[in-house]
Amino acid sequence: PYSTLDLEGVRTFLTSLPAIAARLGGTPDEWRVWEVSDGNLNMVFVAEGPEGGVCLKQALPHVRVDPAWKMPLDRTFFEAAYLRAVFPHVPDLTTECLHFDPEQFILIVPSLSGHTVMRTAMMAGHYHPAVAAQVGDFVARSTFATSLLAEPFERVMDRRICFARNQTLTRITVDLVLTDPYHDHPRNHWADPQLTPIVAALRTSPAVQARIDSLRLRFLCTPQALLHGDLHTGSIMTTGTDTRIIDGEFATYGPIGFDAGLFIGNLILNLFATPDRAGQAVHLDMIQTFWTSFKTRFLALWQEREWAEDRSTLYYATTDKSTQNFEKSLFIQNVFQDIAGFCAAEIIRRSIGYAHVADFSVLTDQSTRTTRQKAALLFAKDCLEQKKPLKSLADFLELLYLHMSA
Ligand code: SR1
Ligand code: MG
Repeated sequence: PYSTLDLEGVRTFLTSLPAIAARLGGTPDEWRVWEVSDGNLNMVFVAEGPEGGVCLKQALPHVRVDPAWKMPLDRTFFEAAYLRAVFPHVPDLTTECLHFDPEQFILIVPSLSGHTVMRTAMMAGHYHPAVAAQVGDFVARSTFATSLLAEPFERVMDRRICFARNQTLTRITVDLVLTDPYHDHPRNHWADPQLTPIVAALRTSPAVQARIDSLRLRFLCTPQALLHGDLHTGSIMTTGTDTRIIDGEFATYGPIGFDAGLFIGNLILNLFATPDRAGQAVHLDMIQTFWTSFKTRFLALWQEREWAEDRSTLYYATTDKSTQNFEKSLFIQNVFQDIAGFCAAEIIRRSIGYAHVADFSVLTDQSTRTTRQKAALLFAKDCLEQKKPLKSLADFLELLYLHMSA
């Protein structure tokens, strides 16, 4: 039966798996095992032996940071399934599922040595622009490969059926990201009373409410590709050159702009928490780099698919180049529209919802912190209202720049 493991339990469990024990090398008493739990939901351990290391993640029957919030255990199953689906397409950008135990709800992946959580690195002022390109590449490759552009509908639908069962975590996203912040809800909180008028403005703006309703619908009813589902900067580990996307337990089919929007939203939160202009300029560059990398790779994969011998899974039948190009640019434009919306929703929920980000804690001066948090929220509000339509990344960056200068 299921039991929550402690350090000795982890050692015993690993000992029972010959392939994992061989990967660690030596004898179990030579292994160093320690806890590295960091996220909101699960227990995470690292074990290192003379030959190598593994990372072991176990689901708890509740939210790790809130034991009163009960939760089924199946999230590690979905993380393992996500890794199995995308790893063949992004082996250099994520970790392989080495083992999944369906009774203990334990997932084992290789440990990452020398890698730092991207949010932690950015909070320390270490920005690695190359990481933005790698994450763009990850989003392009993982989503293209699991979409109808790459695969026959039967395979896509089988996977959709599987991930449609990830309902506990999908419910968290629907509630925490796309619903609660726009209403009075006990899970919402913000310490700074100066944010309260902006929260009120978000809740009384018909344009914000309408956009959030439509984003919620797009999230649930636009199964373009298999999403990571929680692609914030805490789900990315990097050495600056080698980057791995982790924590795919929120995986579900949805709009591609959801993953991309969450990543950009977290870059923007860190941008507003960055004290100096030079640092902020790097963020702007990273947003541009991410988008170019995503778009270039996605369109290249699409083109490759067109040139492939087997055209049976092509998105459209026409061989007319200009029609094809029109279809593609429409598709990419729609992804961009989703990015602008989901990015705004992420900024808002990380500022006034249940799970905040730590980024702003680097600003020790309270009045600076207030000014920057307000600017981030007002940028997000404008993104949702789109009084001036955001048709391109240039429009989006112009709006961002305006709020950076305010
Ligand atoms: C109760 S879980 C809260 C948040 O943590 C995860 O990382 C997701 O972002 C989720 O929304
Ligand atoms: Mg996580």
